[in-house]
Amino acid sequence: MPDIPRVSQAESSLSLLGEGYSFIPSRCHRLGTDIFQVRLLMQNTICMSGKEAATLFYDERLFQRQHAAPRMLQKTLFGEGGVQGLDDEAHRHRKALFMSLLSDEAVVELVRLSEAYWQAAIETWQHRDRLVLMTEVQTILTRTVCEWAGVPLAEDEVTQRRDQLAAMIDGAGGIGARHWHARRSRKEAETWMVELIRQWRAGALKVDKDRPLAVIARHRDTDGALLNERVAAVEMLNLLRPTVAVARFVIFAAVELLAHPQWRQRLQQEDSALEPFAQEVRRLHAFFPFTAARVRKDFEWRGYFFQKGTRVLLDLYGTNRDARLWEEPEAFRPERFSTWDGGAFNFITQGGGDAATGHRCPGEPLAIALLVNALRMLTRRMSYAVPAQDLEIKASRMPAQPESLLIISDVRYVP
Ligand code: MYR
Repeated sequence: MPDIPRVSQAESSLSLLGEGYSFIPSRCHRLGTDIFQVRLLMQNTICMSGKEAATLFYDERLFQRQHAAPRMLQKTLFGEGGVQGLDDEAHRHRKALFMSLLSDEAVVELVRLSEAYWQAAIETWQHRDRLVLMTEVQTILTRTVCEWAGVPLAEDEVTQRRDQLAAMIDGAGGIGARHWHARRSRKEAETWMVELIRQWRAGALKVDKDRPLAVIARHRDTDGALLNERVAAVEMLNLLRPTVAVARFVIFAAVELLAHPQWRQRLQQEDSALEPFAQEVRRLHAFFPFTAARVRKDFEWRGYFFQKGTRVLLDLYGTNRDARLWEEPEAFRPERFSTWDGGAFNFITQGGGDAATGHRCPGEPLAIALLVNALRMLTRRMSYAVPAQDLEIKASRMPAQPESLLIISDVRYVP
């Protein structure tokens, strides 16, 4: 049996942190392969890219999620005990909770709320010299998701909670101060959520019974018991944090609008152009570089041996830019989405496979809808200027962002 191509015997974690999104694609390219092994986080790790690899990776008979996410991500982004790290019946049961919370009706309501917060924000931006759009959109989304989820948010608390949610995302791929800031923010945010869950369970917090806070607080696990309050807090944050993360897609969309001004007019006039534009932004700007699983049992694929327990990383970013799947993959071409086959394994920004039964993100339709709404706001409800600034998006920075976070000025509300 041939060995899976090996990149180097040396520990490569620092290279991963230094190269970021290009770590897996560049090695695949160099070796002429879509699978290789490397030492990462002191363990032999298999990295895979492309549609076939994605199809394999989402076969739950072969891969599991328990103990798959690196500890640095658990301590910052995901938390412990949440849906991302569950398998089998425990996963199906918890996933059903998220699927029911993130229903089509919920998406409509979240978009309606975000639209109202966008309009109110644009009116206030008119009175400001300049503003950092990423931070402002994070504020809009924090207000939106808290109101929808039944999380009370006093006006003087908005900035603090927004910053905690944003820091968990921002610190996920960081080391040093960025990592420690994210850990602290997760602790504080979990404490906030635990307190709300406790209050709801004690009858001291009145929240409509269909609001996510109430639903999660009374949710029973497969053993029939209420979720441990810490796990309930982690799952609440699994609704709040990824919604705020959509701000990154919005900023990338605004940067693409700057680079392709001909699209601004089309988005102003053609409703049918909004979603393809949003999808192309999501294809090129997947903010998870890869996702992780562990081999559940020994098996063989293409003659290669996968040993039980080995960590496997699936290249999300590179699969979205795979020239075998996408013509001129580096080009920004929203039109490509009019002929996209809707495949479950070729466009995997938020994971592949089926959201209801597998590990694909249940919030993907929401992310698309919030982004489409943001594009409507940016092109139809406001005009603005973009002063000179550093908009470089470095592949080495995880999660990616334009350096300046996009400063805008001279905002005018368009009624
Ligand atoms: C979410 O909040 O779950 C969705 C958005 C998170 C994006 C975070 C990207 C993290 C980059 C991870 C790098 C891992 C390095 C080991």
